[in-house]
Amino acid sequence: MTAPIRFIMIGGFLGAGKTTLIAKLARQFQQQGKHVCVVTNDQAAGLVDTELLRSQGLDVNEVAGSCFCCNFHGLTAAMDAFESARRPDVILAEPVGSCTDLVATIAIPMMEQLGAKFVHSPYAVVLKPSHGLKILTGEGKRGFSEKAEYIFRKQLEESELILINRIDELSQQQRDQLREAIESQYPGRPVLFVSAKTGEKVDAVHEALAGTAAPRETFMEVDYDIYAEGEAELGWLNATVELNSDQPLPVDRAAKRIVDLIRERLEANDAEPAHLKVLCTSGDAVAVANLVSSDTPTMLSVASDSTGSPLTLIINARVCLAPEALQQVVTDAVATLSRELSASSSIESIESFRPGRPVPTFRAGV
Ligand SMILES: Nc1nc2c(ncn2[C@@H]2O[C@H](COP(=O)(O)OP(=O)(O)OP(=O)(O)O)[C@@H](O)[C@H]2O)c(=O)[nH]1
Ligand SMILES: [Mg+2]
Repeated sequence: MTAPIRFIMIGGFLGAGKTTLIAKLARQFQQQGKHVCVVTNDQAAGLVDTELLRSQGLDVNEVAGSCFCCNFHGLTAAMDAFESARRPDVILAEPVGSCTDLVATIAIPMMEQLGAKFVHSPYAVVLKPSHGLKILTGEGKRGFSEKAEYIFRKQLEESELILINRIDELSQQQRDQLREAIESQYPGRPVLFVSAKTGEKVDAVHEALAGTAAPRETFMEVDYDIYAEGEAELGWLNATVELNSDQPLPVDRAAKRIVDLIRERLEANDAEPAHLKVLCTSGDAVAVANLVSSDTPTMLSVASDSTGSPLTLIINARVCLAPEALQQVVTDAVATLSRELSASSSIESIESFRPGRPVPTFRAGV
């Protein structure tokens, strides 16, 4: 009999570190000789995550246009498609960071309908300290409305394992605060501290994911009105832009500068970013810059040390701002960047919208 495919879904809020962790976990599975595939997901096409993971040599299929929970068959089709080339041993799936209720809408329906084909790892949720500390302790200017915070909390509530990420940046006091907040608000929940970026403690995560998801008899209650309104407060934008010049253009600097130009404009609008990410490519050169909250620095998470022309910029922004205003911010930032680099720019595609109300294909327990 063929061994089941291990299905690992890594949840967590926008910008929590899911893709970074998935890349590290994939490498660990590959070192064990496993064939690993990844499914990415977004409300629209043109995903930074897909291109980033592919540039790292991973086999990636993307479900674009709606989230996994609202497109269960899109997820299963994306997983089936891997098998025409080579059956995966492990599938890592990254749901949209504003989604919750994934156990009831994905994991359980998969178990019920696809049975022994898959073995499910415990459902792990990555916690983003920049917003997490404020949301869980109720301190400071939190940046999101209560409805968006509801999603953040629900994601933690349904997890079987909470992964507190970015320990490379956390002080002992912040670690203690987070641990205490989780112990009191999600009592008994296993917690691991990890750095998806440096790889510290990723082996412990890998080990924890080697287990099997616990059976669920009861399901988390979710108020879909609050969930839908919380999601709809986030403006979503995916754009692809090309910059051309007769001089070679700096790949890393362009990625970081466009994030900073958008950032300045978001600050002027008092709009909290959930995650702003830009992937800049020229030929084989890839750079990625990210901003995960208004009070953390812009990071160049992938550097290429290259120049080239044309540059292609894939911009994915999830921000607490109306989509029309977000589109204005991004087009204005692109115009400024092309002026600064003495390049011409063309916007190849741009979509901005508020995510629609989640309507799951299946939902266990109802
Ligand atoms: N310092 C630090 N940065 C990290 C860590 N993990 C992720 N990051 C950075 O956080 C940013 C967001 O990481 P991603 O992995 O893209 O987050 P995500 O959860 O996949 O984001 P979405 O797909 O947009 O929801 C990137 O700049 C990463 O380099 C970490 O452990 N430490
Ligand atoms: Mg991601």
